[in-house]
Amino acid sequence: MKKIAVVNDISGFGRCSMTAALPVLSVLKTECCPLPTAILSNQTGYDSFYCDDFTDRMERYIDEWRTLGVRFDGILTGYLASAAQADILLRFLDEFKTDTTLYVCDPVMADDGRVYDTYTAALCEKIALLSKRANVLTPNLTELCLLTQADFYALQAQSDAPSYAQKIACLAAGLLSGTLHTVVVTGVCVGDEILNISVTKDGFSVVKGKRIGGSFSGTGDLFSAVLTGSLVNGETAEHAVQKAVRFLEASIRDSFQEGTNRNDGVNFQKYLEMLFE
Ligand code: PXL
Repeated sequence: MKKIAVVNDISGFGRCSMTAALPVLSVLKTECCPLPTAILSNQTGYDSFYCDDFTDRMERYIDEWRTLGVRFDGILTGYLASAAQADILLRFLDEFKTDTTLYVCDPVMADDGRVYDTYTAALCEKIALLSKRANVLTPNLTELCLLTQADFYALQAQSDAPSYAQKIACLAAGLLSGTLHTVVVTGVCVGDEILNISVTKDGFSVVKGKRIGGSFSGTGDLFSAVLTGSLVNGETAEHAVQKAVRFLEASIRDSFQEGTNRNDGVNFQKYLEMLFE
């Protein structure tokens, strides 16, 4: 069975990060091996939360993985709690990312034009370094702008233009170099649609979903988990993105109809079977 190391936090509420990745990767018949970055009572979008930063325990944790001699078919990184943690991960990649390991970096930093409160400038710089080591990168539009020094609001103001997706694809294409072969820009809002723009050296493609309600916690984490599990299983990026979008669309519609609070995440549990092939 394929093994995927998932470097992300565990949040008690918010249906995001590890609690999103674990069920998705299991349904995709891969083994999810959690490397926690922090343990939180609930994700940071709620008014209050308790966070136990795991930075000073990660090295001992990784030491034991070294002793076990484990190897990974995939590595997925998401929410980080400190810049020092990113340094630990850069060394983790040196050791555990082989030529046959797919590294998917979800450069979690920001959304809707705003950097998350817990993300310092130093941490964002380190995430840019991690992004360069990835094979696949899954930024939202705000994160793409941070990684390419583009002006989010100026770009978003052009969302009516027919060339909007192409402009975004051009920015993303600028990140392709070295090991990084695919950038999927997720959740780009255009009118009543959400675009997901996949960019490789051969060009770009767009998968559209219906925009239902506002943005919900954890949807980026669900997306990156579907993509990682599917790619590690040998599926094409095109098929994987289609699958992720249909799964998220159904989960978001259900949560919107239920009136779920955005911080609580989406009712994805009811739609996991859509991923089961
Ligand atoms: O879904 C991204 C994410 C992951 N983990 C934590 C978060 C967030 C976004 O706010 O707070 C703890």
